[in-house]
Amino acid sequence: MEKILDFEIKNIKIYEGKKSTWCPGCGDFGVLTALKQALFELGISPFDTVIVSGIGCSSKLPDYINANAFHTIHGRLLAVATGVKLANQKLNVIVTGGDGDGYGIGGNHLIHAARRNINIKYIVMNNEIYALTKGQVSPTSPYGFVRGTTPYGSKDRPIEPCLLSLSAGATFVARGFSGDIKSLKEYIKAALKHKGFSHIDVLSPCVTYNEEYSYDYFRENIELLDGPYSSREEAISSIINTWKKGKIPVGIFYIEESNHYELSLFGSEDYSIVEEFKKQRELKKEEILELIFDKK
Ligand SMILES: Cc1ncc(C[n+]2csc(CCOP(=O)(O)OP(=O)(O)O)c2C)c(N)n1
Ligand code: SF4
Repeated sequence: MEKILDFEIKNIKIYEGKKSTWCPGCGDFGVLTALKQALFELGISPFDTVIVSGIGCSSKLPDYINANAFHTIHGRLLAVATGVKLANQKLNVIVTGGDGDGYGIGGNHLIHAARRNINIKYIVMNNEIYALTKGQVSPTSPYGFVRGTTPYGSKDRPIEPCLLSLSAGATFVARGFSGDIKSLKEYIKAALKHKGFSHIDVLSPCVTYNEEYSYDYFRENIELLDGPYSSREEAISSIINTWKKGKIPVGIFYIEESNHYELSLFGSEDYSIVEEFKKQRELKKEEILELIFDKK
């Protein structure tokens, strides 16, 4: 068993999942490739990895990669991932979803996962719309965006997800672009190595329902920031200044080394509720055997 595992880990194909049903050209392919490469380059076993997702095109990602998976309900992916991580700290917990899922229905969960600093990695494929339900506006769609449900233009002002997680207390915050897999892979690797809540917002074009936010649009408008900044305030003001110039900030904005939630809770990085249950079950088994033995 050991030998097969060692051999397989040397081949990126070990992460190969089911055939995707995404539209050809979907930005989410770039995220999937970057994630597989990051896991492979860090030698992280798919057997120790759990990928949790919500609902949406982007949330289908765990089907397309070989690892343990939990495809949960819309917007509740961070809550489920928190439970998985607290049950077994040894697992490498990655969370993947969309902007509607994570910033709309699940927006409140982002704030609390960030301030808790739970050691999970959250990758949001941000296409600035709800794609699975055919292109309604999402919390990141721009003001005035015209769609079937907003024929006179959206009257909602968009949120800036990285500013949100930064101000909530996230200890790793970055934004990538799915058209630049090389950089995105590096951001994911840095997040996987970071011990704490890591949020990566990824500009991931939907080629079917959002022609305005195309690969070319992002290539022309993104600006790589000189991060990670040494303070949360500096990261926040650099992001704001970049938006003010009419550019979309990308890069690793902020990394802060501080105790993650599980360490504060259990006092150790090794404590596992699952292992504890197993031990207690063994003890119970012993007691039952003793009881049976005494009765004999
Ligand atoms: C509680 C609930 N409300 C609404 C829906 C319908 N629904 C399914 S996916 C989705 C939005 C998906 O958008 P996003 O998270 O941005 O992912 P994308 O499809 O764009 O990748 C919605 C509203 C649902 N499944 N469950
Ligand atoms: S509808 Fe958009 S987000 Fe969904 S698979 Fe197609 S291109 Fe990707």
